[in-house]
Formats: sequence, structure tokens, C-alpha cells
Amino acid sequence: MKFSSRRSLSVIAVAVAAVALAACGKKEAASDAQVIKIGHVGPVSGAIAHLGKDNENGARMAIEELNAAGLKFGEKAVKFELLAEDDASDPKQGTAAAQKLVDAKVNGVIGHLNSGTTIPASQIYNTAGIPQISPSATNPKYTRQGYTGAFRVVADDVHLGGTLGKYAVETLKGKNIAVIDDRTAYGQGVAEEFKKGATASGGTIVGHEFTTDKASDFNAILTTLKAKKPDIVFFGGMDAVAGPMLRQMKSLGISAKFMGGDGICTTELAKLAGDAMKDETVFCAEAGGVEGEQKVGMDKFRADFKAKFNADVQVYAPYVYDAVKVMATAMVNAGSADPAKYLPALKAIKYKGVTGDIAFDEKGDIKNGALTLYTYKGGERAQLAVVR
Ligand code: ABU
Repeated sequence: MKFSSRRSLSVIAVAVAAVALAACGKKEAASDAQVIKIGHVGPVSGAIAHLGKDNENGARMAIEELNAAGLKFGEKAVKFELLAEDDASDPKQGTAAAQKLVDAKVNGVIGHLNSGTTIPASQIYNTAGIPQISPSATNPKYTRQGYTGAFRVVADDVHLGGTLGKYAVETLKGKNIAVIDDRTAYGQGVAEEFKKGATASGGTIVGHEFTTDKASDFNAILTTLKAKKPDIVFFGGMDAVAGPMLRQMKSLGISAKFMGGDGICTTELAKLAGDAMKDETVFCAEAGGVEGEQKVGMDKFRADFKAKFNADVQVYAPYVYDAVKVMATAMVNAGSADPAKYLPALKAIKYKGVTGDIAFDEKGDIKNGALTLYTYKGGERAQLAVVR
């Protein structure tokens, strides 16, 4: 799919709105504007609060820019309002947050961050007829439930885990591969897809052990796996668990390479692992990516984000930012924030964002999704390749 000859629909919408405002010669008072409520849910407390805050800040940045652009539906000024909720990565808190947003009559939802919260919450949004775009939940089930308003702007775990499994064998030359997962919807799913990809490429899975997303002691499972002499350990889970796991691998003298999906592929991982992370021994993939001239927009986003929040992007803030803009662009195209009216425009969207070209397939998944493979050097993520 090519978007290169098209200007971003949001840019056009902003320009049209600006011209309309100038022609009027005056700005409508903010109190006259139609308020559009955008819900955002992620874990801003708990072990991965740093990732939840990263996502939420991506949403704040987009909302502020939309309001600064002075958008209108016809003659009516609109104002976007962010309703941010914390689900603490907990499925029960996730459904409670979803119900709260439904009760508040939000026009759309961006979130949640985790697959384990996104999937149960999606049933609530579907029943209420509220469109939802997840910027980071990668478990395939989310968009395979037949919900017409469920979308995601990242690749799923079939693509992510399968590609990493192939990379482990074909590029990293792994032969004996150990797997650990945290038993969450994401960790379990990505680990199973990784195993399929690795075995299809000729690798051998020498062991598969289990932990949780709250664990901090991995000595027993690591000792079991050490006896199987793995050359690669794959972990399905998040950075808050992967960091201490890397430290304990070092203590136990396990020198295998370490791999994971997008959940470990964060800026924070290097800090969480400390001196247990040697250069080019940890590999991961973000479930999206840009290259060539599209990198300019992403680099600018990262610089603007750092200037605004005094923090580096962790992983998914740009995807949240794009998801908010995609939803707003669908509303502008439909001339309405009524979910039933803008949903067809959302399904048909062709949007050029900082994370690349966004259009959805019939399930609500991003078309032609990319992955970006990374390693870590000098305590920072270093890009290896963008693959589709
Ligand atoms: N995709 C990694 C983090 C979010 C999740 O899917 O649970």
C-alpha cells in the first residue's frame, strides 16, 4: 500500500480548520466548543508504570496538538478532552476502568497497554458500541473476536514471535533454545509463536519454564534451564521481570544470549538489567517501525517528546500518539464524534503517522505491519533492521 503521494489527512483537516477560523475573523469561545472525550487506559501504577506513563504521555501530546489546531465539525468548534485511567496491568482493574469510561460516555478509547487487560475490556467497549484502538496489545485474540470497533496499530504476536524465532536460529545461529514465559496473555502467546518460528527454522527447544509478571526470584527455573546448556534464552514477558532475570542469569553464570518481544524492548531495560547486560547479547523487537524518509517524523517525535516530558520514549508513546490522531481524523472525516457515524471512516482510514502508514484490514489489524529488531549497546537500544 502506498501513501507517499497523499498528504496526511490530519494535516489537511488542520489546514482546513485553520482557514475556516481565519475567515470567521474570530475564535469561538472555548465554552461553545463541542467536547469530544477520548479515554486512555494503561498501567500508571505497578511494575510497568514507566510504560503506562509513556503511553499516556503520547496521548496527552496528541490531544494538546489537536486542540491547538482548532478543529471544527462544519461550523462547530470541537475540543478534545483526555480521560486517563489506570488499570495497573490487572484484568479486573482493566474492566473496571473500561466501565468507568463507558459510563462517562467517551467517544472512543485508546488502550489498553497489555493484552491481558485489552482483551477483557474490549468486550465492554464492544457492547457499548465504542471504538477502541490498542497501541501496544499484541495478542492476536484481541482482533479475532468479531468486534467491529476493535483496532490495533501494531503487528501481532504471530508476526512478532515467529520473526524472532526465525531470527534466533538463522541470524543468531541458536541451536539449543530455552523459553520462559510469565503466563500472561502476552507472554504465553509470544513465547508459543517464538517456539513455532524457531523450530520451523531448525532450532531445538531444550526447555520451557514459567514465571509470573510479579516474580523477582528466578533462580530455580534458571538453574533448571542452565543444565540444558541453552545458547539462547527467550523470555515472553515485560521489562520489569526481564531486568532482574538478566541479573540472576549473570549470577548463575549463564552466558546465553537473551531475547524477548516488544515487552522487553524498552529504554528502561538497560537500567533494570544494570551491568548484567553486555553489548549485543540482548535482542528484541518492537511491533512496528519506520525506515528511510519516514524516520524523520519519528526522530522529530522523539525529540519533541523528550523536550516536553524530560523523558525518552520507552517504546509505544509514538503509537499512542498516532492512534489518537487516527481516531480524531476519522471523526473529522465523518464530521461527527458519534461512534456509529465515525466508525466507517475509522475502518477506511489511510493515515500517514510518525509510526508509518496506518490502514486497517478487515479484522482491525494494521495492514502491512512492520517490526524493528534491536540489540543493546552501551546501555542503549541499537536498531538492527526493520522487517515486514
Ligand atoms: N505487546 C507487549 C506489551 C503489551 C501486551 O501485549 O501485553
